[in-house]
Amino acid sequence: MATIERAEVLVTSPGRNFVTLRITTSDGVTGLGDATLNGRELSVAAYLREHVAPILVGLDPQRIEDTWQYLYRGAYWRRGPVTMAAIAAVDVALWDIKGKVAGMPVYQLLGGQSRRGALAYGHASGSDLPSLFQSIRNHLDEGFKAIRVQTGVPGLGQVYGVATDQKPGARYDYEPAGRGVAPAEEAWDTRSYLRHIPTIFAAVREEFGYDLPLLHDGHHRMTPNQAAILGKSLEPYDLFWLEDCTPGENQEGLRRVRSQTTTPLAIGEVFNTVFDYQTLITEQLIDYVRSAVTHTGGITALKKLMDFAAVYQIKSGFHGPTDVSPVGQAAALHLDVSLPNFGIQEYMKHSDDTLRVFRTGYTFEDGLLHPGDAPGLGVEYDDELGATFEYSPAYLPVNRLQLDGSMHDW
Ligand code: CS2
Ligand code: MG
Repeated sequence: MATIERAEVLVTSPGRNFVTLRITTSDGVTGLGDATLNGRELSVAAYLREHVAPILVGLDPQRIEDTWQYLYRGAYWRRGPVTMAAIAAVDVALWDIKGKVAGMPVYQLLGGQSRRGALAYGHASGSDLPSLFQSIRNHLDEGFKAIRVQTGVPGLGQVYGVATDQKPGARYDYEPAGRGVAPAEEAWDTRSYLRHIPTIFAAVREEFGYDLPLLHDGHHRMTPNQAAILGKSLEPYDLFWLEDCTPGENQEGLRRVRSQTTTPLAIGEVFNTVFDYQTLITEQLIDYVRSAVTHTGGITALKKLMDFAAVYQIKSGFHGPTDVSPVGQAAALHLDVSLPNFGIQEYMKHSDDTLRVFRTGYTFEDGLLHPGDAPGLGVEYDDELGATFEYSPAYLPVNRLQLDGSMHDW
């Protein structure tokens, strides 16, 4: 029987920081798992190096479920983003190994394909309408069939999620603008935002028609009542979803939003376990689960969460920003094509440097992503190149109220 011989933590920064776990078996089979926690990367690297890697050595790499339970229950301290990202990395690396040993892509081990590919949405944004329209056109030219729309708000400066440059492929995602010892600060005003956003969706529908699925991310900035107001005012524009309308940790707060609006709701990119969703799912307060494989304990845990959600007709809409590494994105795609209750997959192409360090096999064609047919996850890591991109701290911005500088959710 092969055993786990080595578990190494690889930190690289090709444009942005990534933490990867590589498990090697005594037969020489390797598996990769993503452990990237944006802005807190080294905490997961230390958790894995100090507390997980040593105890993996000698275990049976085929026992994915048992290893998951061992790391979750055995730690005594449960849940939390650092722990669950570390468990996810081990879990995904073991699925990669199992696929390679079986000679099959991971999606085959999850039950095989349920669809040709995973409908992807891209991120269009603009500080004003002309630049937003241009960005939507660029995304349509790239083949996207569903588009997230974020805009600047009059009277506010830079708003997170809005690119300052509208060249094709332009991105806002702090690559590498967020590098530094402390986060940048942005100013916020919810009333201005609530007034402005419906006018933007009216203009986008007028310009692009009603066929195109449109999404919007509220980045946790509203109270339940404010979210209800926004959801209602967006109803005429037929959104695919309104994302993170409130900080979802107060799950009961979503009852207020749900009872007031039929705009579909998506929540969960900052959640880490099924327990964060319990009320949201059983009371059908959301339509889409936003988790990433990387931040929710891996393929094993997210598949169970989605099976639970399926009972309530709730679908997937997995988090796929560029701070989820190509390994995490590949893991999501294997789930996406196999799940019966798939909804949509977020997709931002990684930088060219990132895709040289992580060589991926997934494809994006005609608006659909596919994980490819290589055994395992289909991602290879270039150690030599990875080592040339040294880690440096980088942070998401923080959000303060324009009125008085109070710290605000985002
Ligand atoms: C965003 C992310 O993709 C999204 O929906 O909310 O850009 C998010 O802010 C980052 O992934 C946080 O690390
Ligand atoms: Mg989001």
